[in-house]
Amino acid sequence: MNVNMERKWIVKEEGNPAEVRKLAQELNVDHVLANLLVKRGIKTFDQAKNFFRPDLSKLHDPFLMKDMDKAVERLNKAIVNGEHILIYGDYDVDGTTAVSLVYTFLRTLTDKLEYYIPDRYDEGYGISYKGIDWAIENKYTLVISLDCGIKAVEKVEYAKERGVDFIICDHHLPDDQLPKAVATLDPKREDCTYPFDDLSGCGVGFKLVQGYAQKYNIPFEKISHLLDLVVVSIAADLVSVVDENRVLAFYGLKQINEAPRKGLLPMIKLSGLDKHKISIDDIVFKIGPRINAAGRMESGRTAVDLLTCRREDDADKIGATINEHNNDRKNIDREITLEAINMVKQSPDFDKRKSTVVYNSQWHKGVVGIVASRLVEAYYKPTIVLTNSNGLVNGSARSIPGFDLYEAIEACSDLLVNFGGHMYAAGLTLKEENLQEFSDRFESIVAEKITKRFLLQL
Ligand SMILES: [Mn+2]
Repeated sequence: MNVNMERKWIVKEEGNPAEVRKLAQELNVDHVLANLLVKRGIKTFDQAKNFFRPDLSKLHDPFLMKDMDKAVERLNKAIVNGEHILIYGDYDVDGTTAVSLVYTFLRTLTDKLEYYIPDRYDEGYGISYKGIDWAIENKYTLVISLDCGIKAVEKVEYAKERGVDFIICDHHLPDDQLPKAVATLDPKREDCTYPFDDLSGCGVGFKLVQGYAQKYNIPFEKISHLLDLVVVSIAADLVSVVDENRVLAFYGLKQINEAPRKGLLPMIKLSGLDKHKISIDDIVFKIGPRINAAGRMESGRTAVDLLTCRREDDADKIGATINEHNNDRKNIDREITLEAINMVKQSPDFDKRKSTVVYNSQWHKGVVGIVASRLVEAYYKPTIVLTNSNGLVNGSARSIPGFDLYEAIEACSDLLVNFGGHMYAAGLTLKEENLQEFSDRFESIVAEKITKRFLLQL
């Protein structure tokens, strides 16, 4: 599959020589090391100390986050009044770890608690009307959404009209209009002055728990065990490991290595990892994909079942199922990747095209994202892999560094039923009759916008 694989190295500029010299002196370290630090924004002794010795006291006050006071108060009211609380999250690793974290904490305070993970294929990403209707039918009056919800303006309104309140914990970029939730925690809100905005969705969930604990005098030692889930989300969501994330990741790794929750044990075992020596890379490449596999082949609910499991033998059973899914997935994705590559090679204008768009109605919808990533590796072009599900064409898109894929898809929005995502990864749904026109327009937008600096000199 190695088709002219070349990579372009982007070397960060050297640090400011005066700053490098000063830091090297202050720390009594070599210029090479000082230079690496300066390039990461570390310029003083104190900043270096925080970098090398992450300290829990450096976690930011959760109440610096806009709406934290309202969130904590509403949550407490629900607990005190015995309201039914629904924890709602996405099916990916960030979403399922976030749900598991908040669930693990809240079940010590109330038993009127349930979690809901939307079906990836039936309901798609984020909050769904189906989920809200389920909450209404089952008498839930408070929904805590994790890793999603910031764009669900109409859905939150719909819920509110029917007596269901929302606390949103998200880390995605909001639109101009915010949902009318009781509280909307999102460090990327324009009016939120929280000092760090690159938390994972699970990280925002942790801040809610931390805020609650702080207000109601629950000692930090009672919640620090939850950090094992936060580090999994940080690694899997690829948020930057600086500032508060560095502290959370450091103590999360410590937790995983010293006393991992029961649900992580089978993942560690099945990944063949050395207990007590687990690194961020092990999470990115081994544990994360296994958790994801559950959401891809079955339901994200299985992942939460596992991560919140209290008994080791139950955990082993669920873990084995998830692992089987992961192996199935690997075989399927290999097969489909080969088919897709053949398809690309046979297309007459293959050399000239600046994008890759492939469609086969028979492909498994659970692996199109991975196949798209493999095609990006093979051809280094913005790529869309599509299949058919419930009579509609849908699939995943992946980009190359520097190219805004989301923008290109958005420019075709009149041809789409639905789409969502960000600069490098997106999902989309369209009617089959619009496929050719979409594919042509996407190609022409990519061809127009992509500049040489994104592409390789093949
Ligand atoms: Mn996320």
